[in-house]
Amino acid sequence: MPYLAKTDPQIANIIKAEEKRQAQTLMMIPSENHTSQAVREVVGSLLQDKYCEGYPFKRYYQGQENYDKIEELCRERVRKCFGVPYCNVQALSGSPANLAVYFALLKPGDKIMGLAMDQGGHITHGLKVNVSGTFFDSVFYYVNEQGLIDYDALEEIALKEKPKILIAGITAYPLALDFKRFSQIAEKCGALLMADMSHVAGLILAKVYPDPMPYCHIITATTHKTLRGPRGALIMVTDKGLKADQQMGDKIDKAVFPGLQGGPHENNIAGIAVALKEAQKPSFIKYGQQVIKNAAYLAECLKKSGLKLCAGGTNTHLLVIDLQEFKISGNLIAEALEQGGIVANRNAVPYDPNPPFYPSGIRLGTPAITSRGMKEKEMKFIAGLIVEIIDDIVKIKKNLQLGLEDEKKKDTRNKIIAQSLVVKKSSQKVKQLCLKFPLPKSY
Ligand code: DSN
Repeated sequence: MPYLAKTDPQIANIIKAEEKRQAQTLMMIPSENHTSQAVREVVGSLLQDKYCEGYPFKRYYQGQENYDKIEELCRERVRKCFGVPYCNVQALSGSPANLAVYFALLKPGDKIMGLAMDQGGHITHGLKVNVSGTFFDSVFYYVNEQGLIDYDALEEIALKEKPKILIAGITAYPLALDFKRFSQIAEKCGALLMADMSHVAGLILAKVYPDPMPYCHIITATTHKTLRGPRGALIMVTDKGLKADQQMGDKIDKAVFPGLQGGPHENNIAGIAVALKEAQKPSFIKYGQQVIKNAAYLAECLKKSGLKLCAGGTNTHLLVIDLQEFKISGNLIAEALEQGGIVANRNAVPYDPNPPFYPSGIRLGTPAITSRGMKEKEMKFIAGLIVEIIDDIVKIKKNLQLGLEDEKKKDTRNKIIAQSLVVKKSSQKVKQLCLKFPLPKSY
């Protein structure tokens, strides 16, 4: 970045440091991934200089010939890849995409129903402090004692509450959803079925996750997770959706612009188009298969070492370690793992007794490390490091006779982690591993 280095060395240096951080650590937050250089070139191109309010061939500004082609190409690729008749590619990310659907199809106060957030749902699925739970009336479904979505209970709640939109979507639920069952329930209670496929859009394209298209009316998805594109979102209406309401696509277009947004970010839309082209290569199918194999093997290794996993494991790209038995917060373990070179995030576990800011779980995912080429052998190695770190931190905390209240202090957490030789060694081991798997440049 020769120009940036001259214009703003401070920012240039931070980007360099971030490149080093990504190269030397394992990105295991399940919603993150590594984009290709091609995608990054497009996003950082001069396409970002233009205002394009409106839609292809119906814009409010002059100078659109190239932007109309870009957005049309992107929409064409979405329709082809996912097999849908309609899509909008302008929503800036997943939350605005979900809001656009509600804004298009509901009136304020109408009811939506989603998976409760502490059970693996998303803030935009009706959380009471999110606009989805303040402008709309939200009710929730839950997982059972085994951590599995209880479809019978879901049906009971849906029939009682009669939501206008039923949301099948997750951010931390490790098992694939049963879309057929969801659609039967939606039909019975007269709801539209919306799938939020943000986490798994890439897995659907790789055919390693059930296809929601035949069962749902609307599908939303972010583009920067397993799909491996730039930040952005897709809103798709299926044949079933258009059959229920021929105007559904138009309503969604109007909700996105002018309802919620002004000018779309066409540089990102072009980047999404490139990512979709990359996702059409046969190698993307292999990638998706390996993401799943890696998560399954990682889960198996962690379980063999005695760790408890929410829902008993995974058949997707993500898994959640339940730390309740150790009486330790996800904060302390996530920070210890980070210093050991493994970047994950703390997460609530179902029916978590701890507050959301100090939850009892760790969420891990394999999309990014699989993009770097890691396979089962590396999963075994990483699982070993995770187990060693958790064991050591639990031991140190016990010796210091500290409780959850003490852990809420950052200084105390730092003190515990600083005593761990295991954490220090892990950081070195991860660096060695990362040398063998450089950040990908192309797919
Ligand atoms: N923040 C995303 C995640 O980490 O799952 C969802 O929006």
